[in-house]
Amino acid sequence: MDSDRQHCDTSNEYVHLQNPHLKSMTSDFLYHFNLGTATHDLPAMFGDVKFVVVGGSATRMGKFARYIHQELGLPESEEPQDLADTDRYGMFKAGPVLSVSHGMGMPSMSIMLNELLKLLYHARCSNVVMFRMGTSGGLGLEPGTVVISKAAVDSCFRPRYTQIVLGQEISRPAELDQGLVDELLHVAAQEEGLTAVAGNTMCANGFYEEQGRLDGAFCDYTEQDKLQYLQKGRDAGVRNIEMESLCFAALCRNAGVKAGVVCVTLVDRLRGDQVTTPHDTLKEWELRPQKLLAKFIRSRLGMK
Ligand code: R2B
Ligand code: URA
Repeated sequence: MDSDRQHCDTSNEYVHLQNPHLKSMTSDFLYHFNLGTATHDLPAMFGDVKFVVVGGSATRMGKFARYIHQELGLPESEEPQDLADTDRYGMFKAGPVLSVSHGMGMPSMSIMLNELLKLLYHARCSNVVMFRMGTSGGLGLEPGTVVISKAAVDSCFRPRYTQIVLGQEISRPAELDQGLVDELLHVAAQEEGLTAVAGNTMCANGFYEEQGRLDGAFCDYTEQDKLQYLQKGRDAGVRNIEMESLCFAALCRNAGVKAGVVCVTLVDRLRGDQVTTPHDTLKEWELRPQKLLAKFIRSRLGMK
């Protein structure tokens, strides 16, 4: 079954869910957020959301929300609080910006994103732009470089997210909005000390063997095999490797929501596997996607 025929129209203003069963449900409980249509006034809580930023850790997404709160000059009384009353994911709101954690890997991203897209739908949010920001391994890039993804690709460099549904493979396209790529590059060019490039992002189902590392608990291939594989990726336009972009790109696209992926690279995988950069430097690099998105949001809101 190929779901290409399902719509991928990102020009409509509302979130489009592709599930006829939702209409007949009297209420919907978003279990992993502990939020629901019967228990919460979702339009009142979230109806004004225009930007959604997701990233791996709940702590980081809380800090990001507080940073955005400052950047947008929002009142102290509206200091972002964790709105997801579970320890699975963190969810923080700073004015029109919703900051949500997704954990590590596509299964975790997929659970969170199903519920987040439903939340935006129930809240009747319109004209929402979504971003994943995070860390990655680079291919032939100076560590600390920010990659703005043109498309997410799988471990065979195909821009498709494949799921097994009812025992059958379904595959959804994972290209990203090219207008957003250009806009992000434009904003990045104005940020001093930031090097940003556009390229494909390979999304792997693991950190070690699946990313061709030689330093996991298991490895049956040689360094030459590893380099051949990574070079093939680089030749196919891959500039960085992480673990969630494919699911994120494909599901946002399927819901008709414009999406972008912005990740900083922590290591050049053509030169090594271990992430040994000093902690303080890593912390500074991790702020780079945050600064870029803050600038993007401010610019979209007409702030300097
Ligand atoms: C980037 O970093 C994490 C692994 O260290 C993973 O969530 C990802 O995509
Ligand atoms: N995250 C990844 O998934 N891979 C890396 O190499 C670094 C961060």
